[in-house]
Formats: sequence, C-alpha cells, structure tokens
Amino acid sequence: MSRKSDLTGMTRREFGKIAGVGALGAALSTTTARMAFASSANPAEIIGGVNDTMIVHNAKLGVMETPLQLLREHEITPKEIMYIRNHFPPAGKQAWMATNDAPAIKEWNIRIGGLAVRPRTITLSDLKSMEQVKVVAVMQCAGNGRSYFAAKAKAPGGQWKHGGMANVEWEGVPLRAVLARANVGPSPDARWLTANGADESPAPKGADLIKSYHVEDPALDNAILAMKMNGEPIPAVHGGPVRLIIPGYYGNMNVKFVNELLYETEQSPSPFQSKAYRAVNRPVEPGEFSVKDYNLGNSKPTYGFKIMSVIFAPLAEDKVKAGPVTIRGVAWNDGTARIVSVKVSKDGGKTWDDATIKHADSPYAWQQWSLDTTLEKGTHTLRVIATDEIGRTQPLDGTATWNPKGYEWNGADLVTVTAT
Ligand SMILES: Nc1nc2c(c(=O)[nH]1)N[C@H]1C(S)=C(S)[C@@H](COP(=O)(O)O)O[C@H]1N2
Ligand SMILES: [Mo]
Repeated sequence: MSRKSDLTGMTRREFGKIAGVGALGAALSTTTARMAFASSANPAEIIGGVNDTMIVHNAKLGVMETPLQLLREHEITPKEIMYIRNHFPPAGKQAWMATNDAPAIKEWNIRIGGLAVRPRTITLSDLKSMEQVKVVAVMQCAGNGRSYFAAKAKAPGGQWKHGGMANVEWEGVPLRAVLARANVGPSPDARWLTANGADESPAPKGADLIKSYHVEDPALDNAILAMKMNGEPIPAVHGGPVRLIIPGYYGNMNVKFVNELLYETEQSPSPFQSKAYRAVNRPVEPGEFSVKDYNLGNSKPTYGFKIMSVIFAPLAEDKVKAGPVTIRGVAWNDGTARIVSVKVSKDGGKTWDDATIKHADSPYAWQQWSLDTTLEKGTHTLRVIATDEIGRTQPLDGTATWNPKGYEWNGADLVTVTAT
C-alpha cells in the first residue's frame, strides 16, 4: 500500500471516530502515518492531493505556501494549490487533517451555548436544509509576507513570501441566520462569541486554537458557516465539514472544523486569542517589544486585512523581452471600502503610473489590476501601491510596521526584472 493511501485510510477512520460512527484507527497505522509526516518534505506525500511544487514551511504540520507562478494562473484558487496552515500535526488524533479530500462523514454537530438560556446543537443536516449563500473572498494568513520583515529584523515563524493567500468561493449559511434559528437566547451579558474547532494540540497541556469575536462586530453580519469551497464540500485540511468564514478577516479568525460556538462575557483565555495573532497598538522597534509582551490591553487580534497588492507578472524568474509588456497582479483589503487606485512604478518608486483595476463582484475578492507599458533592455525595479476610497494605502517600506511576530505585512511589493 502506498504511503498516500495509508493516510487516506487513516483519515476515514479518524473522521468516523470524531463523528462517533467508526472504529478506532489501528495504533500501528497511526505510528506509520506520524513517521511519514515527520520525515517527508514532498508536499504531495505530506498531504495527499496537493500540488507537488508547493513550498513546505513545516512538514510535520503540513504547512505550505503557494508559489506565485501557480497562484497567478487562476482567478479562483483550486484546492490543489491553496496554501495550508494547520497548527496541530496531522497524525494520531489529527490524522483526518491529512487529506485534501472532503471528510468522509455523514453528520456533524455544532454545540451553541455558553451564556445561553437554551443551549442546543445544530447539525450539518440542519445547516444543509437552510438557505445557502456564496461569497468569493481572499483567505490569507496574518503571517503572509513575514519573511520581508527580515530586512529590519527577522520575525520568528514560517518565512512566508506572498503565497500564504488564496482567492476562493465559500458557500454556506449566514452565521446570523444560524444563531437566529438556534434561538438559544443569549444572556444580555454576552459580549463575545467564541468559536472552537474539532482539532486540538496533541500535547497534554497544549493550547487549543479558539477565537472570540465581539458579538456586535459588523464583520459577523457577513460571516458564514461554510460547507463548500469552490463548489465542493470543503477539504478536511481547509476546515471541512464546517468552517466559520469571516470575509476580509485574517486566516486565523476563520476557525476550521467548527463544533462549538459559545456566548461569553470575556474573550477566550486561549493563547491563540490572548497572545498569538495580535497586532500591537503602537509602532514598535526590534528589541523594545517581544513575543512575550502581548496582552489584551496593548494589542488587538489581527482582524481585517490591511490593504495589499502583489505583482503576479512579470516575476523575477520570468523571461521578459524588451518592448511592450503588461504588468499585472491583484490587490485586496478587508472589503469595507472600494480599492480606487493601484499605482505601479518601473523605477523603484521614483515615478508612478496608474494601473487599470478590474473590480470583482465581491469586495472581499482579489481585485485584478494591469498596466500596459514598455520595458527597455536592462534591469527594472517594479513596485506597486494600492489605495482604497477611505485613503488606506500601503507603505513603500513595509518594515515600518515591523512587529515581533511579523504579522500583517503590507509593504509595497518589489520585483526586479531584467528585460533582454
Ligand atoms: N481549527 C483551526 N482553524 C484554523 C487553524 C487551525 O490550526 N485550526 N489555522 C488558522 C490559520 S492561522 C490560518 S492562516 C487559516 C488557514 O486556512 P487554510 O489552511 O484553509 O488556508 O486557518 C485558520 N483556522
Ligand atoms: Mo495563519
């Protein structure tokens, strides 16, 4: 049996276990799977079904980034090349996260409770019976672009370039509609809605990824409990069978395999809420503020995407012929204001030209831009800066927003190309 089918078999059993309908996976297979994950750096062997040119940041956890050469080929990112970021190893109890297929389960329960008069459980069948909506939205890790902070001081964590993002279509039921239908009767003291997923740390006292949102956060009005991605059931690695999608919010806020929604007076004590994935309230310099210094008072969660743009073509490795060229790429923000300007420089930022923006139907999606221009023989430094209608824009020097964990990079992209 190939390594890949071993893992797929494991996946089914583990999902059965979680749904309470199957037998336990054999201990021996679990061990085999764990070894395979730890020792292999081939993306397709780590997670069956993914493109084998993905950039692996962490083989044990199956964390991988999409090369821009692949990302730029599709308006909607196919699952085979979508970046993957999970915090817990796809082995043992988490084996079901090792597949890029939809989880092979029939039913799923989401407990809705906490400060509720009538706590209750909503099932996958309940969700499927409700009216479905679709939204195309960027999914992006808060650490996307982290590697570029190293120009000032290296920020620890996966050294992501720009490929920790994707543009996908989500389909499911509006969160507000689910909460209304559940009719749990939240107490007036409920200030936070906390979401938890079925994954957990294999370490005895390991932290669980749990996220809390202000109950009145307007972003929740557009949130959905998604069951489909790109028209198909969401692959397990991307959070199937049910994932909380908050369009415009950084990846970590989009809890996968969601099985619990709690009304609470306080936000979750999970370090994933109180320590990690937070943006410092003031500018900080390396050495002055460290990873350990984050608290609820001096920082806030990485909520909405900072406005950002990326050059898709030409890339440094492309063969460029001197003469007419089209410089193109995508821009996006948190979806709350229209992107009205994309400026492109061919001389490292001295002079700028206006690119043409092709607005997508969804404000949360990539907005494609292009500039027809010419490049003379020689080396050129391309830059791009997007601005939205309320004036939010990108710094030319992205290290200006340096922070110890290297979150929310939004510096003007820089691509050096040589035309021959
Ligand atoms: N339950 C759960 N949800 C999660 C995570 C996780 O580890 N567990 N990782 C988060 C982070 S940090 C990111 S960037 C996105 C990644 O989503 P993707 O793998 O579908 O691209 O999922 C988020 N949701
Ligand atoms: Mo992330």
